[in-house]
Amino acid sequence: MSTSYELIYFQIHGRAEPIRLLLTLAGQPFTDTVLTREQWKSAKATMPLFQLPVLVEKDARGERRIPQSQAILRHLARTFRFDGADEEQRVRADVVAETCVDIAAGIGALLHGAGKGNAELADKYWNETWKTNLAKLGNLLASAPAGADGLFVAATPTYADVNAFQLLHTHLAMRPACLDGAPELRRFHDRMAALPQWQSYLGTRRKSEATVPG
Ligand SMILES: N[C@@H](CCC(=O)N[C@@H](CS)C(=O)NCC(=O)O)C(=O)O
Repeated sequence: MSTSYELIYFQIHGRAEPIRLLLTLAGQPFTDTVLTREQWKSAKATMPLFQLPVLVEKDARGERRIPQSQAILRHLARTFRFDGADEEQRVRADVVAETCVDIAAGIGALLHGAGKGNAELADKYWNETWKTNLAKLGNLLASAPAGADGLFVAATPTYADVNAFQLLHTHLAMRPACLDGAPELRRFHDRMAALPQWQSYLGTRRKSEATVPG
């Protein structure tokens, strides 16, 4: 029996989209289960950490329910070899991925949390925090080995590139000019967006929920 995958999450990109993108990059079919808020009320108690996303992995040994978006991503990255070719690459990939998680937490607060609809906080984000975030991502990209050829870790994408692509995509959805001062990040984004394995998915996926003013 081959392994089957079901990803359970809500009707948004949120923390699940890098997982959807990674499975798609790997050419691995999966069931994309989307719960409504109403369905979530009864499903919540059945999830290992009472939160989503959860990956349900089934094979001849049985079924596993894996919570925590980054643990899911790393598991899939190891399974499908998007984790880096050696320890140096794996460390780089983890550093980039954790940086993306930090940045995503800030933007998540604007989109869904305490900063939702708060124009003052949005201004502060774009005028101050985003500039620092661009510098962090720029440093990471600039310090990639020459052979990485515009990606964060190596010449072929890792799960870190997937995280970074989705993070930039979310920011671009909110503010299309947000990479104007960072041509190397723009080139990275566009290179990832052109991956042949993603063309069908990117053309049909649900739109980003990132629509806060700013
Ligand atoms: N660290 C966890 C955080 C998971 C999380 O905060 N999930 C939210 C959605 S993004 C959730 O399940 N919210 C509904 C709830 O807590 O009832 C991860 O990365 O998966």
